Amino acid sequence: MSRLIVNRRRFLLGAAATGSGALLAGCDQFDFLAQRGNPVRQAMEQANVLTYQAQRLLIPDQALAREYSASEIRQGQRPNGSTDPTTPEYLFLKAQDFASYRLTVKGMVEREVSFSLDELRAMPARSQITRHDCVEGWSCIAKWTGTALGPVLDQAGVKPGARYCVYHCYDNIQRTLSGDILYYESSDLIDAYHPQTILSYGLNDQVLPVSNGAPVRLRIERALGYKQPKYLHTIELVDDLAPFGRGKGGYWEDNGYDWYGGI
Ligand SMILES: Nc1nc2c(c(=O)[nH]1)N[C@H]1C(S)=C(S)[C@@H](COP(=O)(O)O)O[C@H]1N2
Ligand SMILES: [Mo]
Repeated sequence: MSRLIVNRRRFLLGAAATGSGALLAGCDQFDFLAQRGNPVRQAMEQANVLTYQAQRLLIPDQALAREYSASEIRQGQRPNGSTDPTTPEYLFLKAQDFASYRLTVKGMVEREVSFSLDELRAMPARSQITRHDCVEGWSCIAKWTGTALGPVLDQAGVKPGARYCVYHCYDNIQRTLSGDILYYESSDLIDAYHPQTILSYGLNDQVLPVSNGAPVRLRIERALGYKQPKYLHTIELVDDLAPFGRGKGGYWEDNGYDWYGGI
């Protein structure tokens, strides 16, 4: 496992060393990767397929991400990406302290279900102190509290053909001439049912703040920062990621990032 990860890191370092990958350092700085013919992007895409298949083979499905002790929390979770969404739907919810928020599970399920914040908080809670790694090159250790995603999916009843969860968010990460682009992410069902994958509503023993994704954000602890969708409102079970965004499984994936995003 470590050898493969080293190989990927070495690949990224190699790209940086040629100069063409210098912009890889910033979450919001490499639009050039969106160009399909870009050689860095093509090489990354090929490396990504290999990384996903190799990691899925070599890492046990339920292997846990490392957890830390409270004394290792050195600072607050650094807010990144969207930190104060301005879509009308979100502003409406925020104004009444998320009283009418509902998390919906839909798509390839036996029954569409939705839960209020109080209903989510009443489900069995789990806290975990983990390290968040952003591809921009910073990390934060923080305590996340929430309820496991797996049992929530079970309440909807995932249909046999479903392969992925698509996570829909409230924030418009980008405004374009043809309209707002909303943040979204996706995972396979192995990560969705992983015991540390939680719908998080608490951060460092406080209510999850707006800047870190209030009222609910997902934690997929074996994945990089961009795979931790904030401002989550709908989870859609699907068998194909192609219909969403530009078809790569997430906002940052549509701009050239690895879909699996494993650490
Ligand atoms: N909805 C949404 N989720 C998001 C983002 C975002 O901009 N919007 N940014 C991602 C990135 S790149 C990182 S590093 C983390 C930042 O989470 P934090 O603000 O709690 O540190 O959220 C991820 N999830
Ligand atoms: Mo990030």
